[in-house]
Amino acid sequence: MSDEEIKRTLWTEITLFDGQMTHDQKMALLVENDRIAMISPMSDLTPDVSESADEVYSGGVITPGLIDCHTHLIFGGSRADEFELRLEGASYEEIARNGGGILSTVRATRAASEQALFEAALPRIQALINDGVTTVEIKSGYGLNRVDELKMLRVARRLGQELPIQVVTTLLAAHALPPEYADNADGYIELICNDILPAAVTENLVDAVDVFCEGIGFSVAQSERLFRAAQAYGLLVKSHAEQLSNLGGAALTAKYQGLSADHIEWLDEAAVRAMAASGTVATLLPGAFYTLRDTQVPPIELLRQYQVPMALATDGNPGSSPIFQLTLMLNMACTLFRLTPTEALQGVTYHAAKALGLKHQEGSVTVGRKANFCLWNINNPAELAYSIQPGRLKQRVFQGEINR
Ligand code: DI6
Ligand code: FE
Repeated sequence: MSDEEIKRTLWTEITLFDGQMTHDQKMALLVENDRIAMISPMSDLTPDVSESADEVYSGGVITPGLIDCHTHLIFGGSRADEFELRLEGASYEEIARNGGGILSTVRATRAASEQALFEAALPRIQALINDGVTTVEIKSGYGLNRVDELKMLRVARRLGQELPIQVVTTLLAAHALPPEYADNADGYIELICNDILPAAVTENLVDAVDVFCEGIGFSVAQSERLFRAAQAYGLLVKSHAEQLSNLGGAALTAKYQGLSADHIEWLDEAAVRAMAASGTVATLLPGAFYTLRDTQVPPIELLRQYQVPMALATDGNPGSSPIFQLTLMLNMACTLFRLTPTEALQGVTYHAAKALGLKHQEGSVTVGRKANFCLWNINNPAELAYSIQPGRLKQRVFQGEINR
């Protein structure tokens, strides 16, 4: 490419949180087309770099583009009625056992067309985009049969094609037992392994495989069968584990070198050790903890002690976390789980990328990488976690394009 075709944009006098740490001097960052071309302290910035830039911006805080590594943002219907039932005293598990909960969303999702699901998901994903998210993981799990699971995953792929955001898909067919398989969980696991998963792979709709390993979900043995099938297709696995009880899903996930074990309120020390050994990320979901008025705090101190990377996500879904604002999770993780603001920021950038198997592509402001980052109208990165205040995102840069 000749020099004239290169578009150069320069950010100066910035405070840079690069995904792991905040640099202690004012920095400059140069983007050439869609890549980060240079990062340097202001004191090293030479006049020729400044003069070569087509556009120059000054001031603010830059972070990597945020990564929401756990969402269920495609679904039909609403569960506002269950919210009211819970306020009257019903528990999340009771509602699920009575055919509500996930299964009520399954009915609405099966009834919705692909187009209707796409349109329903748009405001949710747009809310994440407006909050600085540049990569989002989206799970299936409200279809629970081949046709409707694939329908959800196609909508997820389409969102990534039509909007300025990278979408990573996860097959969560093992989210709940569909009515057709009531009392036959083993049969449903077989259907996933022999039918739903192969079909999703053939259509290139699945980047990873997830399971709800729980009393109201699937057992460790059933989860293991699913993980084996996923591995046979070369897919990485992850889990909803230890959310409502200590069943052993996280240790199983570690045994299969899983990307992440998510929720993990009831995680024990042996499982923390196993996750540390396998490099499995601990994904914290304070939105679900908050919504369900949970009191069992994940074992943060143990995770620190064994240096298990902690990611942080919205779990955006119609039941246990109807929240589509990742910056709010920064505050909740600090207030409810006692993370430091730096840990929380690492959780939505550097560690979230690892949880998606993207640690070499995303989650860090690094020379040579795609220019996916955010410019915030604040003085110090910790302010993002400190106050709950929409409207601070000044620019969102996705693949070098400033689309805000
Ligand atoms: N755990 C969760 O937090 C979501 N799924 C899961 O297995 C909740 C999904 C829902 O309630 O619709
Ligand atoms: Fe979830």
